[in-house]
Amino acid sequence: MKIKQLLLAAAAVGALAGLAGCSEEKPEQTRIALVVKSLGNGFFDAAHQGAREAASQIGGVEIIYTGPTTPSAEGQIEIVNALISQKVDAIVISANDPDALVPIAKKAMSRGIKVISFDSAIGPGGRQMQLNPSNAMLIGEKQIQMAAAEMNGKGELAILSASSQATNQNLWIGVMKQTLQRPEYAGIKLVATVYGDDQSDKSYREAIGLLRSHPNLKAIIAPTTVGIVAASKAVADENLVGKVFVTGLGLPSEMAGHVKSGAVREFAIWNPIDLGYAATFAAHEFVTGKAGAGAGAHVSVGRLGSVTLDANGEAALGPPFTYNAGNVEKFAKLF
Ligand code: RAM
Repeated sequence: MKIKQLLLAAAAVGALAGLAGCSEEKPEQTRIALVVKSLGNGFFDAAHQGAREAASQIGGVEIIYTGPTTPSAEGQIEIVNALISQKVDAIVISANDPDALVPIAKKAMSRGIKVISFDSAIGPGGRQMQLNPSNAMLIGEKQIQMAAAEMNGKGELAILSASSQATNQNLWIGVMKQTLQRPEYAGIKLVATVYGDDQSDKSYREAIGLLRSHPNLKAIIAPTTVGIVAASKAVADENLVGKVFVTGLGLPSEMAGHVKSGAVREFAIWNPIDLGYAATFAAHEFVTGKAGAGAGAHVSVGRLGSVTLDANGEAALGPPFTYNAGNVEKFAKLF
């Protein structure tokens, strides 16, 4: 009798457990798409690493990492269209054009998909918020300061940018041109601005073109992690190390060798892992309704604290960091 009772009790517990197993359906995953300017760019691979970190910290979040093979707005429009059909919960995008992506982003938002731009902004009508890596003035001025130091304040300077429509690079180039108007930079002449489209081969060809058509060139600023590597390689290949200096924004992991060779003395960047992490975390805050769009709204960015949206629905993380022979090796292990 006793045994029978025990068996019955065990069966009941088993049945309950079974029932619980049935009713407790696996919660649906929140799907956040990280749409980058183009695939194969180490900067965005690092941002992806940060996005995955945010996803695993939050739990129940799936990251879809995608982007066109070359940085075009058309390629991103196609991708966003497909993501709308897939009914993802949020799109976190670094835009190849501030305006061209607004209509498709609006369509996504009208279907309830949250759209956050990060790194390179979509115009205000096409996103819930824009997360800047840092303040644009700081980023622009820093690059002029680094170039001016290498040029001893005088001579010819050129810019090798990413794609011609990139929101972020165009913003920074605007600040650089303004900064060059200051009396302390009167001796510096900006002789050309060219575009390598964040493609290594095109950036390299453009850099070679600059070096050959401007024999008195003293510095190249590449405000792109792809461009700065290509420009450094071009300077080395043309035997111009020590005569032409390269600076701008680069990844320590990709730049350590060029700092060693002397083609680059100093460059800057923010932490791309943190940027991807923060943008993904913010997107999730919008999905869950914890964050609201609009000036003054506070948006949590997880382990990085919180950011406050300005009148344009934008927020920024910390200042860029400078790298040189003294610290590049250490950071090369991180990103
Ligand atoms: C490239 C991309 C990216 C930019 C960095 C500095 O990887 O153009 O948008 O933020 O450089």
